[in-house]
Amino acid sequence: MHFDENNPLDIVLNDLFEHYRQNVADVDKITKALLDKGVIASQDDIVNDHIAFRTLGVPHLGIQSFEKIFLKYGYTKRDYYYFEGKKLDAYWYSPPATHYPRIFVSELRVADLSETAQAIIYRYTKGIKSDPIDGLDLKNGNAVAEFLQTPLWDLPTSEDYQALLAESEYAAWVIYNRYYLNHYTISIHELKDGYNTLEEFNSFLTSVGVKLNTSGGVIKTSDDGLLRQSSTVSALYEAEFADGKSLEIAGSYVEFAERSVLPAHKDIPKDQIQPHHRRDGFETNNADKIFESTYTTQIKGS
Ligand code: OOG
Ligand code: NI
Repeated sequence: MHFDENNPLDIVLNDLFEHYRQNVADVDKITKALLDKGVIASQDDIVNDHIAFRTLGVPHLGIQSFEKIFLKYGYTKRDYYYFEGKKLDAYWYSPPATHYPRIFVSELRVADLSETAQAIIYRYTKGIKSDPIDGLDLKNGNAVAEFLQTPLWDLPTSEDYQALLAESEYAAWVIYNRYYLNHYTISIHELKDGYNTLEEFNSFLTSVGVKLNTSGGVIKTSDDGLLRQSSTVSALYEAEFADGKSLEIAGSYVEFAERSVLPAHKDIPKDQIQPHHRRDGFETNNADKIFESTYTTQIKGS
């Protein structure tokens, strides 16, 4: 990863990635397998297509709060997405320079949940009386990195966690995992021949024992056929709750994206293709299934 220690965005992205890499075993497992096969020479050879975060739609939090960090660092807010069944809103943000990842931020539509689930969420978040991002010095990358690892509300009880899980897997995930990096995404089309289509890459992943999300099929394809995505399924983690109980819960996962060259640029020679010649953005139907990489149905399924 590109890293300038004087640039707050670089500090924040690097810190998020390090915490994520230490927690999600599949990250290093995949990197190591790519190194062993000679596909890459170091982690730096992996192009990160995008990273993703989850938030709660309650006063002073949610997308309108979280996005302030990355807007300040030069990101641009792009398209809106709505997920009716999962009760989520989302936006994606394009980066200030092509060597930075896109960002996908979603938000739980808390007001659309049952009264019971809303009451649980508000019990944890009601103490937040102003936007926590407003109190941060965004020029201080280390302070922002630390903020992103610091709980904004109390650890939930196992009972509250399970009540949320029964109604919204996303709600349960956020109440426990907060602003942890939800996934990073390997740009498959940037890899060498033999690994740069999702079919080839997924068979490599399967051969090294990585379990893939099967919701809507292993490869999720946009309507225009130009954005194809796959993802791992989160491992289960032993998590401690406020009532002293432990439960095995979902954490983060890894995603893989193949962006094809847009029809307008189809005649550009292969060695001259730049990132802006490829399909940009996201796709609601792909994303809807990728969210399930942390859902019990995928984790407990065969
Ligand atoms: C995000 C799921 C959507 C994509 O690339 O469409 C997504 C999440 O699980 O929070 O990552
Ligand atoms: Ni994603």
